[in-house]
Amino acid sequence: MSSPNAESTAFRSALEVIRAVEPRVAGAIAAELADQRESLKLIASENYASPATLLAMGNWFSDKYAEGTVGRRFYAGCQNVDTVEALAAEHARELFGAAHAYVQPHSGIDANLVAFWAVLADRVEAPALKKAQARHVNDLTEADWFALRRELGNQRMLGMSLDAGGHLTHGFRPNISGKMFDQRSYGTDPETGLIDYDKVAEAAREFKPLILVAGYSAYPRRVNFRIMREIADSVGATFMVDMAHFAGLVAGKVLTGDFDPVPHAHIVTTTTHKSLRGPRGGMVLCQPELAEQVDRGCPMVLGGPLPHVMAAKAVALAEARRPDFADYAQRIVANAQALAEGLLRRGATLVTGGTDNHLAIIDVTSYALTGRQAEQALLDAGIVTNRNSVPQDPNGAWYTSGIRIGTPALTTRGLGTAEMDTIAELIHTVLSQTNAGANPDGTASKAKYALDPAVADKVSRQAGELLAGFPLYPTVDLT
Ligand code: DSN
Repeated sequence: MSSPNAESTAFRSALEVIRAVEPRVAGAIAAELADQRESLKLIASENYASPATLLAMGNWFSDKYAEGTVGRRFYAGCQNVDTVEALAAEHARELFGAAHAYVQPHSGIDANLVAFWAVLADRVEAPALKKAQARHVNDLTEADWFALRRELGNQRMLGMSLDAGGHLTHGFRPNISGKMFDQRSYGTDPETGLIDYDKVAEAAREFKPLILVAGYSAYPRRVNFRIMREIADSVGATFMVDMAHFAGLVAGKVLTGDFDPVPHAHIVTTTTHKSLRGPRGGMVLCQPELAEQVDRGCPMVLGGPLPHVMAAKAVALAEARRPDFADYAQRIVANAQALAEGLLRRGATLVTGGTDNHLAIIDVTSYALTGRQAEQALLDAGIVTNRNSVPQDPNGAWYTSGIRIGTPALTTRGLGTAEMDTIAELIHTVLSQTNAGANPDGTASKAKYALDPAVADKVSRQAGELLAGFPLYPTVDLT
């Protein structure tokens, strides 16, 4: 433990130094802390990193180029970067029981691109690719390059559809993943909202993907990765899991056995800043046979690594290996379930009827609202969420019909199940008292809404009173 005043002193001193150069930046940083302290944050993908994690990012590592990997750099003088990258990778391997960890990706999307490239490079049987990998690029003819592009560009990926809860990078057509792969999606059962593994198996048999992707950013249930691996094996696919949203639940041993992706997948990607509570960034874990290709991520796919962020990843991963992180992970799920139950009791409709992870999706069509109207009305009342598609969403990906709520951040702040019931009441109050608006021509608007300002103010005050009992960063006093 650092001394009681160390954190306040560190952040205050940092602001003083910044203020002397550009006071508006120092002001914005301080204002961000004040805003975060005051907002009831239910965004399922956000969290609050520890002071140690935040402080590990503000230093000289930011100045260093370090393309390559530990011990094999394209730049001299990387011995200290090697230390933090090796530490972060070691903590990641130990925490998740992974054979190999690559901690350089700058984000989850970058981690997925590294994974896609590693699988393509490992699996695609193109003689030209083998020559290129063997660094005989100059021996390749124009015909070789043509053949290489044709082979690489015709590979298939099967992932969860965006409206069912999958991520943009799992093959959504407008995303690069949907353009670089011949892609197909699996959805969820229209009645239950749950993944139908028989349907996934059927799609895999028909489509024969090179990569089967599991993982989600808006699916409120556990996924059985053992069954998904069996499906992948039955068609010779590489099984990839994007655990960005639930990495903290895996680290905290809430998701174990069939629900822990690491023993089942060939390759696992994640962010480090969501339920895992680290710095913004990404990571890839993989089986030994993919390690060499994954380690080529930079400079083949990524720009130079961010050593200051890798230092912060090492700190956060060390924190996640402590016993109290398991307790935190359990409380995230208990809180999500309490919030879901509170909403259901008050008459809300939830996709799949509840949750067994860190998030829930409210289908706001039962309040006669679009996701966009609901998101804005909740924001007026001091409740920060994000709109999200529901399966087979009639309002499309912009307006949507859902609100995604998640508990990792409020759980970090210390709120528990009793507070979740209060929050359910606040959400229900806002949604049930918001009315959809109309366009000038009298048609229904998907964006306009009306919420009595007195209701918004009252809920906002109640949310503030609730948060006052759970100060954010109590060890950091900037005054
Ligand atoms: N933006 C993240 C989320 O909110 O789920 C996923 O990339």
